[in-house]
Amino acid sequence: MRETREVAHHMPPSFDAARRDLARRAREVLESNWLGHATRPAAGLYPHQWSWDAGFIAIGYARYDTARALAELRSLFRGQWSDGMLPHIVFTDGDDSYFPGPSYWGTERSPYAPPRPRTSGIIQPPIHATAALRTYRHAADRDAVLSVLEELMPRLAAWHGYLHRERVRPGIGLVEIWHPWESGMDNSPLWDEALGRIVPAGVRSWVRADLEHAHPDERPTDDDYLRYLHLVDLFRDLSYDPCRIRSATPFAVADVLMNTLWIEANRDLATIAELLGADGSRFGDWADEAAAAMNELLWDDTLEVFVDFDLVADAPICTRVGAAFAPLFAGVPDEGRAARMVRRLHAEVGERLTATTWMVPSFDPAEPGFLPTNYWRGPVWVNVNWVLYQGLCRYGYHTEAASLRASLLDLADRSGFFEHYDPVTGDGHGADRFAWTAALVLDLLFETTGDEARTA
Ligand code: 9WN
Repeated sequence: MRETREVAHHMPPSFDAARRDLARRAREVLESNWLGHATRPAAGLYPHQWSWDAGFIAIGYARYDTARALAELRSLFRGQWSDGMLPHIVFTDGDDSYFPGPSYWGTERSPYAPPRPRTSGIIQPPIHATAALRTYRHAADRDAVLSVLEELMPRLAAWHGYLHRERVRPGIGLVEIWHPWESGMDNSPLWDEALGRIVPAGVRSWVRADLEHAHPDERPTDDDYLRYLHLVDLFRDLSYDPCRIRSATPFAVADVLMNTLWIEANRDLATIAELLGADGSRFGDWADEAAAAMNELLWDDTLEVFVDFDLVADAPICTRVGAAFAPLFAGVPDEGRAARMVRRLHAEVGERLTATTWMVPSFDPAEPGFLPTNYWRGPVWVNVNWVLYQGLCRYGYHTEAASLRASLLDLADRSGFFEHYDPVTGDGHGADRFAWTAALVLDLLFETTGDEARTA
């Protein structure tokens, strides 16, 4: 297909020197993480391709390099299993520096896993159809993208088919996760109770590799890892058979962010099918089914946000996390609920953080366990805020959206492209030169909305 990299130099005329510089730095981060076939999230800590990272990264590439965005998605789908499962890590051959690596996962036990590339045996949120559609929409040559979408469509359909067949419990209507890593928000306080019930036993010998690259205070604890690995061992012993895992897993949660992205991805996949002249109505039905279930089961009328549901304990998880606002992204709440969520957002975010910082932290700063620099237990993550930004735009909250966008751009400009940020000081933590932060900052740079749209 036509090379579109030249678009990199064609910023909108409204871009001033500062924004051009920020865009240039963001592109450099992506370029430095490009492995030749896919983009790693960051050097050292994350040397392979991750599933939802690839989606967010493609969304950034889509703004200036269509071919690269499509290459990112195609590369990820090389790791797809024959039952449609899209694994959360696709390993780069010959790099054993990440733990748990291919030999720990032992996915050759599953009849569905491809022999090459090696992969993990669990999933991450399905942002891929959304990334594919955005790539099409931003492309200079949309017809050229259509031919790649033609190739991706059966793979995306198989992925969604796997999720609907294996992960949506009849009578519930929501996708469920079986491991905290599947949420992408690994050590979020959301999982504390569910993980606390697990008594880790017989975990194989293990040595963490992450602590060679990151400070222990910014990572999950050894105790967390023991539980993560206990679950991996269980799934491996069950040969990664979804049917057996479903009845044996001690961890099963209907997560708000996962289901939000699932709903939007289904709508986007239905649109892609339509563009290709195919029937995608089942994806629209799956979106409607999950949206209705979220409103029914996950809405908390006291907290005025959506909350997760623990399917093993049969109880809601009323932990206050930033991702609780995500359903605006997929148009889940009606106008009334959306207004209550935004009022709550003002109360929780607007008044607590510093005047220049209008973003959601991963965990409510008023909660006793809030840790401003520990991973998913407090820091600001750009992807969750990007999702919220899109949601605010969708419902017409342009002032809030503009504040959020300005805060995110300012954060990256001042502190660089980190994995996450201290919500109070704005300092970056975790991995530096983190790919999805750069990609989503690029996407936001190219957006004009709210205040800017009005004055443009
Ligand atoms: C485990 C790659 C991934 C992200 C996750 C983030 C972190 C992995 C880890 O890094 O998880 O999958 O080793 O900690 O929590 O969201 O996809 O960036």
